[in-house]
Amino acid sequence: MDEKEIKSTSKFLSFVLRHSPETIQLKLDENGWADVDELIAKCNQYQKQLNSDLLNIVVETNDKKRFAFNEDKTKIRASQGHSISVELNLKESEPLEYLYHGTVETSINGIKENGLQKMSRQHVHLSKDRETAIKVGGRRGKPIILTVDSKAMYADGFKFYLSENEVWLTDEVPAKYIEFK
Ligand code: HQG
Repeated sequence: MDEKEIKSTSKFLSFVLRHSPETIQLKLDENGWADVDELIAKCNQYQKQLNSDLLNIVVETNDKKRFAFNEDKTKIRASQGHSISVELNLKESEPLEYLYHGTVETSINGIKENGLQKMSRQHVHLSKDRETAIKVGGRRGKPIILTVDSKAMYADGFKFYLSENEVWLTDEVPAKYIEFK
Protein backbone atom coordinates (compact mmCIF):
# COMPACT_ATOMS: atom_id res chain seq x y z
CA MET A 1 0.00 0.00 0.00
CA ASP A 2 1.49 3.36 -0.83
CA GLU A 3 2.61 5.88 1.77
CA LYS A 4 0.59 8.70 0.30
CA GLU A 5 -2.65 6.77 0.56
CA ILE A 6 -1.89 5.83 4.16
CA LYS A 7 -1.12 9.43 5.10
CA SER A 8 -4.16 10.91 3.41
CA THR A 9 -6.38 8.27 5.03
CA SER A 10 -4.88 9.09 8.43
CA LYS A 11 -5.58 12.80 7.92
CA PHE A 12 -9.12 12.10 6.85
CA LEU A 13 -9.72 9.84 9.86
CA SER A 14 -8.28 12.50 12.19
CA PHE A 15 -10.74 14.96 10.71
CA VAL A 16 -13.84 12.79 11.05
CA LEU A 17 -12.99 11.11 14.36
CA ARG A 18 -11.78 14.24 16.15
CA HIS A 19 -13.59 17.13 14.61
CA SER A 20 -16.37 16.43 12.19
CA PRO A 21 -18.04 12.99 12.04
CA GLU A 22 -21.13 14.64 10.58
CA THR A 23 -19.21 15.33 7.37
CA ILE A 24 -19.77 11.68 6.46
CA GLN A 25 -22.88 11.27 8.62
CA LEU A 26 -20.99 9.11 11.06
CA LYS A 27 -22.21 8.71 14.62
CA LEU A 28 -19.72 8.59 17.50
CA ASP A 29 -20.82 7.40 20.91
CA GLU A 30 -20.22 9.56 23.99
CA ASN A 31 -16.76 8.05 24.37
CA GLY A 32 -15.76 8.92 20.83
CA TRP A 33 -16.06 5.41 19.39
CA ALA A 34 -17.23 4.80 15.83
CA ASP A 35 -18.44 1.44 14.60
CA VAL A 36 -15.74 0.12 12.22
CA ASP A 37 -18.13 -1.28 9.60
CA GLU A 38 -20.13 1.92 9.60
CA LEU A 39 -16.97 4.03 9.28
CA ILE A 40 -15.82 2.00 6.28
CA ALA A 41 -19.24 2.15 4.62
CA LYS A 42 -19.66 5.90 5.19
CA CYS A 43 -16.15 6.72 3.98
CA ASN A 44 -16.76 4.87 0.73
CA GLN A 45 -20.14 6.48 0.36
CA TYR A 46 -18.39 9.88 0.57
CA GLN A 47 -15.73 8.96 -1.99
CA LYS A 48 -13.01 8.21 0.52
CA GLN A 49 -11.87 4.69 -0.34
CA LEU A 50 -11.45 2.57 2.76
CA ASN A 51 -11.41 -1.12 3.58
CA SER A 52 -10.41 -3.07 6.66
CA ASP A 53 -6.88 -3.83 5.40
CA LEU A 54 -6.14 -0.17 4.81
CA LEU A 55 -7.71 0.78 8.14
CA ASN A 56 -5.57 -1.77 10.00
CA ILE A 57 -2.41 -0.50 8.34
CA VAL A 58 -3.26 3.11 9.14
CA VAL A 59 -3.88 2.28 12.80
CA GLU A 60 -0.79 0.09 13.17
CA THR A 61 1.73 2.22 11.31
CA ASN A 62 0.56 5.61 12.51
CA ASP A 63 3.58 7.62 13.69
CA LYS A 64 1.76 8.94 16.74
CA LYS A 65 -0.62 6.04 17.32
CA ARG A 66 -3.47 8.48 16.86
CA PHE A 67 -6.19 5.82 16.62
CA ALA A 68 -7.12 2.84 18.73
CA PHE A 69 -9.46 -0.11 18.28
CA ASN A 70 -11.52 -1.58 21.08
CA GLU A 71 -10.71 -5.13 22.15
CA ASP A 72 -12.63 -7.01 19.48
CA LYS A 73 -11.79 -4.44 16.80
CA THR A 74 -15.42 -3.59 16.12
CA LYS A 75 -14.93 0.04 17.16
CA ILE A 76 -12.32 2.71 16.58
CA ARG A 77 -11.61 6.15 18.01
CA ALA A 78 -8.96 8.86 18.09
CA SER A 79 -6.91 8.68 21.29
CA GLN A 80 -6.71 12.46 21.75
CA GLY A 81 -6.92 15.77 19.90
CA HIS A 82 -10.70 16.15 19.70
CA SER A 83 -12.48 19.44 19.30
CA ILE A 84 -15.88 17.79 19.65
CA SER A 85 -16.91 16.89 23.16
CA VAL A 86 -16.18 13.25 24.00
CA GLU A 87 -15.54 11.50 27.29
CA LEU A 88 -12.26 9.63 26.82
CA ASN A 89 -12.10 8.38 30.42
CA LEU A 90 -8.48 9.42 30.50
CA LYS A 91 -6.18 8.09 33.11
CA GLU A 92 -5.19 10.73 35.62
CA SER A 93 -1.43 10.48 36.15
CA GLU A 94 1.37 12.15 38.02
CA PRO A 95 3.34 14.04 35.37
CA LEU A 96 7.05 14.03 34.72
CA GLU A 97 8.93 16.84 36.45
CA TYR A 98 8.93 18.98 33.32
CA LEU A 99 6.76 18.85 30.22
CA TYR A 100 7.22 20.81 27.01
CA HIS A 101 5.01 22.75 24.64
CA GLY A 102 6.01 23.61 21.10
CA THR A 103 4.53 26.81 19.73
CA VAL A 104 5.49 29.78 17.55
CA GLU A 105 6.40 33.44 18.11
CA THR A 106 2.95 34.79 17.21
CA SER A 107 1.40 32.93 20.16
CA ILE A 108 3.93 34.03 22.78
CA ASN A 109 2.28 37.28 23.88
CA GLY A 110 -1.09 35.57 24.27
CA ILE A 111 0.49 32.76 26.28
CA LYS A 112 2.35 35.24 28.51
CA GLU A 113 -0.92 36.99 29.16
CA ASN A 114 -3.33 34.05 29.55
CA GLY A 115 -1.14 30.99 29.97
CA LEU A 116 -1.59 27.98 27.72
CA GLN A 117 -5.25 27.56 26.85
CA LYS A 118 -7.09 24.70 25.12
CA MET A 119 -8.02 26.92 22.20
CA SER A 120 -10.25 24.77 19.97
CA ARG A 121 -9.34 21.40 21.51
CA GLN A 122 -10.51 19.64 24.66
CA HIS A 123 -7.16 19.95 26.45
CA VAL A 124 -3.83 21.70 26.38
CA HIS A 125 -1.36 19.27 24.81
CA LEU A 126 2.09 18.85 26.33
CA SER A 127 5.02 16.72 25.17
CA LYS A 128 7.26 14.49 27.24
CA ASP A 129 10.44 15.72 25.55
CA ARG A 130 11.76 18.72 23.66
CA GLU A 131 12.20 16.73 20.48
CA THR A 132 8.48 16.01 20.25
CA ALA A 133 7.63 19.62 21.15
CA ILE A 134 9.88 20.85 18.32
CA LYS A 135 7.82 18.79 15.88
CA VAL A 136 4.52 20.07 17.28
CA GLY A 137 5.62 23.72 17.10
CA GLY A 138 7.23 23.15 13.71
CA ARG A 139 3.80 22.51 12.17
CA ARG A 140 3.19 26.26 12.39
CA GLY A 141 6.60 27.79 11.65
CA LYS A 142 9.85 28.20 13.53
CA PRO A 143 9.26 26.30 16.76
CA ILE A 144 9.66 27.87 20.17
CA ILE A 145 9.79 25.43 23.05
CA LEU A 146 8.25 26.33 26.40
CA THR A 147 9.15 24.37 29.52
CA VAL A 148 6.27 23.70 31.89
CA ASP A 149 6.93 23.15 35.59
CA SER A 150 4.48 20.27 35.75
CA LYS A 151 5.78 19.09 39.09
CA ALA A 152 4.86 22.43 40.70
CA MET A 153 1.47 22.42 38.96
CA TYR A 154 0.74 18.92 40.22
CA ALA A 155 1.79 19.90 43.74
CA ASP A 156 -0.65 22.82 43.47
CA GLY A 157 -3.53 20.49 42.56
CA PHE A 158 -3.67 20.69 38.77
CA LYS A 159 -4.69 17.42 37.12
CA PHE A 160 -2.79 15.72 34.33
CA TYR A 161 -3.91 12.95 32.03
CA LEU A 162 -1.87 10.65 29.84
CA SER A 163 -3.59 9.73 26.60
CA GLU A 164 -3.30 6.21 25.23
CA ASN A 165 -0.69 7.48 22.79
CA GLU A 166 1.38 9.22 25.48
CA VAL A 167 0.42 12.82 25.00
CA TRP A 168 0.16 14.70 28.30
CA LEU A 169 -3.08 16.62 28.65
CA THR A 170 -4.25 19.22 31.12
CA ASP A 171 -6.94 21.89 31.28
CA GLU A 172 -4.70 24.93 31.30
CA VAL A 173 -1.19 26.04 32.20
CA PRO A 174 -1.09 29.40 33.99
CA ALA A 175 1.82 31.55 32.82
CA LYS A 176 3.60 31.39 36.16
CA TYR A 177 4.44 27.73 35.55
CA ILE A 178 5.95 28.40 32.13
CA GLU A 179 9.58 29.14 31.46
CA PHE A 180 9.87 31.43 28.42
CA LYS A 181 13.33 31.43 26.94
C1 HQG B 1 -1.44 28.18 21.02
C2 HQG B 1 -1.00 17.59 17.03
C3 HQG B 1 -2.20 32.37 22.08
C4 HQG B 1 -0.67 26.90 21.18
C5 HQG B 1 0.24 17.93 17.81
C6 HQG B 1 -0.84 26.26 19.81
C7 HQG B 1 -0.24 17.96 19.23
C8 HQG B 1 -2.09 30.11 22.44
C9 HQG B 1 -2.23 26.73 19.38
C10 HQG B 1 -1.70 18.30 19.10
C11 HQG B 1 -2.53 30.27 23.77
C12 HQG B 1 -3.28 25.64 19.53
C13 HQG B 1 -2.00 19.66 19.66
C14 HQG B 1 -2.78 31.59 24.22
C15 HQG B 1 -2.21 28.17 23.45
N1 HQG B 1 -2.62 32.61 23.34
N2 HQG B 1 -1.94 31.15 21.59
N3 HQG B 1 -3.18 31.88 25.48
N4 HQG B 1 -2.58 29.06 24.37
N5 HQG B 1 -1.91 28.78 22.27
O1 HQG B 1 -3.22 22.52 17.35
O2 HQG B 1 -0.52 21.92 21.06
O3 HQG B 1 -0.68 15.57 14.74
O4 HQG B 1 -4.86 23.09 19.22
O5 HQG B 1 0.69 27.17 21.48
O6 HQG B 1 1.26 17.02 17.59
O7 HQG B 1 -0.24 22.88 18.69
O8 HQG B 1 -2.98 16.34 15.30
O9 HQG B 1 -2.52 22.60 19.79
O10 HQG B 1 0.10 26.75 18.89
O11 HQG B 1 -0.10 16.78 19.94
O12 HQG B 1 -2.10 14.18 16.23
O13 HQG B 1 -2.58 27.81 20.23
O14 HQG B 1 -1.99 18.26 17.72
O15 HQG B 1 -1.24 16.24 17.03
O16 HQG B 1 -3.05 24.68 18.53
O17 HQG B 1 -1.19 20.63 19.03
P1 HQG B 1 -3.50 23.17 18.66
P2 HQG B 1 -1.01 22.06 19.67
P3 HQG B 1 -1.78 15.54 15.75
